Amino acid sequence: MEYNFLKIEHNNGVTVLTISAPKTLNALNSSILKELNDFIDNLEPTTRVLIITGDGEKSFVAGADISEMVHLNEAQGHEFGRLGAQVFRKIEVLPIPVIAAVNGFALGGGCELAMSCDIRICSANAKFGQPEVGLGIIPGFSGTYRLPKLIGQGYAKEMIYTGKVIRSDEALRIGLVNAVYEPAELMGKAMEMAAMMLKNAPVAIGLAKQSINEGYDLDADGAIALENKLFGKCFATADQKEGMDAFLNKREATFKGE
Ligand code: CO8
Repeated sequence: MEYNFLKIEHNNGVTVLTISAPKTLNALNSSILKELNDFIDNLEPTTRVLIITGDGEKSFVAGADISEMVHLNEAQGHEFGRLGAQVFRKIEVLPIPVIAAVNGFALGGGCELAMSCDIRICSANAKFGQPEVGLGIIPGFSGTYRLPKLIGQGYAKEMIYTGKVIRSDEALRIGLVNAVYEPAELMGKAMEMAAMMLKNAPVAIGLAKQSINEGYDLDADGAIALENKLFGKCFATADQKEGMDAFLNKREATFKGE
């Protein structure tokens, strides 16, 4: 598929995906969502860390495209929401780490996209919010599910009912982002984090992600049993042998992802 709204760069196991619709501050229309869906389905197989960002210095993603949504009826609204939610879920369950480098506005669907990533870091000028109720809708790309999980129900409800937009320092305070950087530093910091991940065993990272994601929605016994099963699986990998042999022989490990 040819992409009109996505810019993609691959570099030594790190793929950087830039969403690019500058005229609408990278707002997500259905064409972009379809491109994203195709991109995830056909992710370059050498990708070990995915970084998602937005084009320009002002916006990550300013939400779903309001000019497209204005005319939707109930069935079409349902379908548009389903498409976005499906793509974001695919991002969430990718077996590799996904970092959102939030370089400006992350509103509505933009905040929801960032929340489908494993980790969010942002620039000092970033702004987050779920302003949907001001438009007569609710967050429709799984924001009502992920925001309370990330920051707790009380503040999530305040954000969603008031539609208030919060700054990067507040996003850091409530745990919506892990770190805030000067705009010029953001991508470098994302690459640094990716580089640290690249040194580790890829299958183990994927299994840790699965254990965290799936375990979160289970009760304690279920989550611990799941971790135990996945922990056992690590011992069937060449990377476990390599990692432990390297430690014992005081050398650096070379992981093959097997
Ligand atoms: N959709 C469409 N166009 C947009 C959007 C958007 N979300 N955001 C910005 N734009 C456009 C503006 O209309 C403007 O276009 P034009 O130049 O033709 O007038 C251009 O981008 C630049 O924007 P502004 O002039 O408004 O720039 P400002 O710096 O003054 O303001 C803001 C920036 C604060 C980001 C402002 O543009 C804004 O408030 N945008 C809307 C933010 C918003 O409400 N986002 C949530 C949308 S709803 C959503 O995401 C729901 C997700 C779930 C959907 C489920 C479907 C069923």
